[in-house]
Amino acid sequence: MYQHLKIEERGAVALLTISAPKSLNALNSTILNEIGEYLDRFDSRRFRCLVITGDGEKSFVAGADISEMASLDAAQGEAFGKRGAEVFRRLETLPVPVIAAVNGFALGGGCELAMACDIRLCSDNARFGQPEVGLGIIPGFSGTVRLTRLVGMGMAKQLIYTGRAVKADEALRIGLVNEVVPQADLMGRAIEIADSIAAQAPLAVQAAKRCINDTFDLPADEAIAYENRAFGQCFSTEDQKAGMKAFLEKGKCEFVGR
Ligand code: CO8
Repeated sequence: MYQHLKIEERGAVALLTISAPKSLNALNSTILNEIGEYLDRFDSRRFRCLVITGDGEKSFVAGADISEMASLDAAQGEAFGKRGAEVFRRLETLPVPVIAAVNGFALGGGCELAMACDIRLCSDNARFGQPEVGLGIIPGFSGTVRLTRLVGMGMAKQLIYTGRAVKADEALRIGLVNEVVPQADLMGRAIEIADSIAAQAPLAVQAAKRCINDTFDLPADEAIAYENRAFGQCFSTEDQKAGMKAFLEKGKCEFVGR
């Protein structure tokens, strides 16, 4: 169905592999559109977590497709950037958590894709960076926004102004990834985390994601009020009743997502 996406379903976990091996999975318009279509159709009732990775052992995504961008004028460049930013925002606001399993290069648009995910894991051969200024452009899929939020303004400025790529251990140290694992274990670990998310009450996980995303920029009082409302709404779910009952009875709860 898709030219450059491979889709797998493992119980309540969906696995999306971006596959354009000849260009190290660089994102062209076709791939961006396919990711957008996939997210539009994503069934957040059926799947409780999405894992994204890149095909092969060398690259997650080596950036936006430079051969497609080379001849763009200003309006076309803006439109291409807007398209990527929209797709990544859709990913960031997907109701269920998204895990990036970064299996190699995550450069430019690849780093930006990983940063739009909720959780980043990487293999020990991973390289992250925003090399755009070396091509005469800036990060255009929201990298200036998300890198700054993830690693702080000082480090984001240094990485973006120099275009320097960081290895897995440095990415871990600066907070760009949550965990580094040997490449052979990467997908296993990503699925393990995804399964542990999928075992929780799904509406509660989704509410937590909305709270964290939506309150990030709010003043503390508004953010706390937002969380308070979301917390209250949890008590109207079957899963809250069943989860607390199971705890009190020392049993285990299979959450149904209602
Ligand atoms: N776009 C297109 N093709 C690519 C890209 C890319 N981003 N990255 C790699 N490729 C291609 C290479 O051209 C090569 O093709 P071919 O075999 O036909 O020559 C093939 O993939 C394999 O690559 P290499 O031979 O270069 O492999 P190496 O192992 O020697 O090097 C690197 C791997 C270091 C990843 C190297 O390929 C590289 O530096 N790639 C470019 C990385 C980069 O600069 N990425 C950022 C791109 S800009 C961007 O993402 C901006 C996002 C916002 C856009 C906003 C739009 C306006």
